[in-house]
Amino acid sequence: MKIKELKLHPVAIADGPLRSSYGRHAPYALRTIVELKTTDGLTGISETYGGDAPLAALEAVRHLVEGRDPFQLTALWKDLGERAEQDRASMDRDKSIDRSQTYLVPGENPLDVHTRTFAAVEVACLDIIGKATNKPLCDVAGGRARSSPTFSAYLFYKHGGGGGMGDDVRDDEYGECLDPKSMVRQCKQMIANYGFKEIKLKGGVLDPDDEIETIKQLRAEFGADYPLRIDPNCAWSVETSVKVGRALKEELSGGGYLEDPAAGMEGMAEVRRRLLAENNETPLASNVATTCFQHLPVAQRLDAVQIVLSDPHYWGGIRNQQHLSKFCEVLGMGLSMHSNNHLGVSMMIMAHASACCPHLTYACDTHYPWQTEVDEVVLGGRVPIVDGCVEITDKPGLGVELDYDQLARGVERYKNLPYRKRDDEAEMRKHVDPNWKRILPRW
Ligand code: GKR
Ligand code: MG
Repeated sequence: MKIKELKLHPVAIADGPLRSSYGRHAPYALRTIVELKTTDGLTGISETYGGDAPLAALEAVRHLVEGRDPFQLTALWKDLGERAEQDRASMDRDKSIDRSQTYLVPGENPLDVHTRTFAAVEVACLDIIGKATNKPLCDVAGGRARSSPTFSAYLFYKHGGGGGMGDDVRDDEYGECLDPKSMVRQCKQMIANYGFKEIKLKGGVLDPDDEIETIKQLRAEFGADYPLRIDPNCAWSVETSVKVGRALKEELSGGGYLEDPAAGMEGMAEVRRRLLAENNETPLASNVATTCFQHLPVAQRLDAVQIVLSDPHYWGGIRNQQHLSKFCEVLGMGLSMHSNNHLGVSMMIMAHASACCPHLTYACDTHYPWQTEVDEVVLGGRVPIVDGCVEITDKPGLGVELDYDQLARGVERYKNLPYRKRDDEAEMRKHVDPNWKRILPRW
């Protein structure tokens, strides 16, 4: 069996005005749906970042993908993924390029381009392998550690609006949320809808005292059975990070964590040192300081990161995710999973990745509650999340197929959009403050 054709479908999906230290989300998030058609009549699918750059990166490897045996993933890595190592080495020599994700919105980091591209193709190949052998993807990737991966309630401060534009606006299910009280309401609603048992708050938006108060109110409402995390995406100085860590020592204990409070490996290490000196063992998690395998020994040596936030979309797919699981286990680091706005195909990629990683012991992040069925491209509608879990069914591969009418609508929305990359700063300048710039640290 050979891959006959690589098909790329750039789509736009409505997204609410969510806030983070990057700025404000635009009315549509961009994704790319990938299809691989084989000579045996099978179709493997996957989903990845959207917009011009990810699309161009996939186009650039078309000649390496078409004609290939989808079972030969090692050779695929050699031809596509391994180039990431070479790029990193050369960028390392160019000190003007920061190796981390600190200053770039996800999906726009040139250092991830090959692992991101490889991942999109690898997942579609694994989907083909699953279909060819009539086995779920996680089972052809070595088997599962769990069949019902858990996800967390991912809370965002947000302005009013549910996303979309003009005649194409979505209902604003969660309403405006810019203070602690409305965040408790958002969380109650999300837990009622999906049954999540762990809670993550995207911070770096309000004054840190208000974000501390938000976490305290969440703890008061949900109790210690719901582990809490807060992630300001490096918006705080070391000083502020320590202050927040101190104020939330009790609330972030028992399965919670403090995620990317300060910028850079050194900043994170300093926060850790100072918290430990106060007898505060709150672990620090990161999807910003640690974004590739080369970062791990450094993070461990400096004790900068105790929990690595994986993401098959940019760590290089499902098998790299498994390597990461092993790496973290050996290095004595924890493992959780990061997300970005996504559709049902990515929901299943994350679920299968989680299922086949024994060391992943936290509920994973997911932006899925922020998208609606109007934008879903999966046949039969949205992937169910019940009791905070996504069930791995007996269906082969990822277990989902594309709804081509829905896909065509997503492509149409994309064509009509004036932008081709995520720019949260531009949205801030348009809607909130004409002079807004991302400043790290802001507090
Ligand atoms: O959606 O604004 C967002 C998030 O800030 C996202 O882009 C981050 O990549 O969820 C992510 C994180 O944990 O940092
Ligand atoms: Mg994060």
